[in-house]
This record gives sequence, C-alpha cells and structure tokens, in this order.
Amino acid sequence: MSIDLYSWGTPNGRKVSIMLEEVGLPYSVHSVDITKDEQFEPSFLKISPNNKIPAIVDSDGPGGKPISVFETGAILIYLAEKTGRLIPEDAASRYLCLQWLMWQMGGFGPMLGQAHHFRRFAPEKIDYAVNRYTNEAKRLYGVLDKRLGEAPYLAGEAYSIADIATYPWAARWEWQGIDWSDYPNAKRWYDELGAREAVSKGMAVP
Ligand SMILES: N[C@@H](CCC(=O)N[C@@H](CS)C(=O)NCC(=O)O)C(=O)O
Repeated sequence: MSIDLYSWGTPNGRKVSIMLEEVGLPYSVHSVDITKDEQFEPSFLKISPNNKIPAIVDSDGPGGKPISVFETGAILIYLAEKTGRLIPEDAASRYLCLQWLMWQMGGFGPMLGQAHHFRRFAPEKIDYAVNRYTNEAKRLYGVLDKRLGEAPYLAGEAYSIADIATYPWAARWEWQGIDWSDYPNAKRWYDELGAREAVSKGMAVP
C-alpha cells in the first residue's frame, strides 16, 4: 500500500514530502504543475477543493478505507496520527506542537508567501507592500528565534510536525530579506534540520 502525493516544488508541497520521508511510508508522487494551472483540473479539485497543492490519497485510511486529505496542517496531523510519530503523546506537549503548527499555518507560511509575491513576483514594485511583508517576515523570524532560544525544537524537546511545517518556508530566507546573523537560535535549528537525510530528500520532491 502506498500513499499518493499530489504536489509541486513549493514550501507547502515539501512539508508533506519531508514528513513522508521521515516516517518512511511508501509514496508515489504526482506532479501538479501550478504554473500550468493543473490545480484547477476537475480530477484534482475532487481531492483538493481549494485548488491548492499538496493533497494526499491514502488507500489504507481509517477503517481500511481510502481517504483523501488536503491542507498541509491536516495532512501532517493525519500522517503523525497514522504512524504515531512526530507528534508528542503527552497532552501538554501535544498542544504545544499544535500551537506552533497553527502558527506556521496562519502566519509564517501565508505572510512569507506575501513577502515572496511582493519582493519577487509582483509585476510592479510597491514599496508599501514590500516593506509591510519584509517587516512582518522579520517579526516572525524574531518569534521563531525566541522560541528556539527557549527549547531545541518548536514543540519543546522533540522534533515534530511543527518543525517540519516551518522548515521549508525558512529555506526560502533569501527571498524574504532575512539575514541569519540576526536570528542565531533559528539558524542553529535550520542547520540541524537541513542536515537530516529525510529533510534533504523531501526538499527534492517533486
Ligand atoms: N493552506 C494551504 C496552502 C497551500 C498553497 O498555498 N499551495 C500553493 C502552492 S505553495 C498553491 O497550490 N497555489 C496554487 C493556487 O493558489 O492556485 C496548505 O497549507 O495546504
């Protein structure tokens, strides 16, 4: 049994390929080229109604029945619960993990996405927007750095899905106007995660 991963080479897609590499579940990758609008294909919309990659289909879902999952936060929780890996068991640590996962989903990802857009891709340079999202990126890296000065990983003592969700966005630091020397705790974490075999394999998918 293998999991089908529908993805593209972006930070959100890579969260899931890193997770699949970490837990060692067999998976097949199907490219959904968002530069060619393949995310709007009706067959893809059936599993990802918000027309965004990534999504997974697990033929061996709950009760042995197939399940499809979209939204990376939900996919990471699904895979963590399926395997019993990379999410703390103890309730207090579990909620710490979920808080930092939601911080990534609601802030670190979307705001850095806006920074990428206005700093690199917008057809005209709008200083107000560039400054707004560059400043927000710096604020978020400050939050990350403070947390990683208190604990080795976002959820505390153990590497978890919160780190996996955050890493691929930090890997685009050059697009965000980030200077790592301002964030030494985050840099220590970034280098450690980057040295993990599963992370480098997952970052190369698709
Ligand atoms: N909140 C979503 C965000 C996914 C997302 O933004 N995917 C982008 C690529 S990184 C996408 O598919 N964009 C295509 C589109 O918006 O049409 C998640 O975490 O899964």
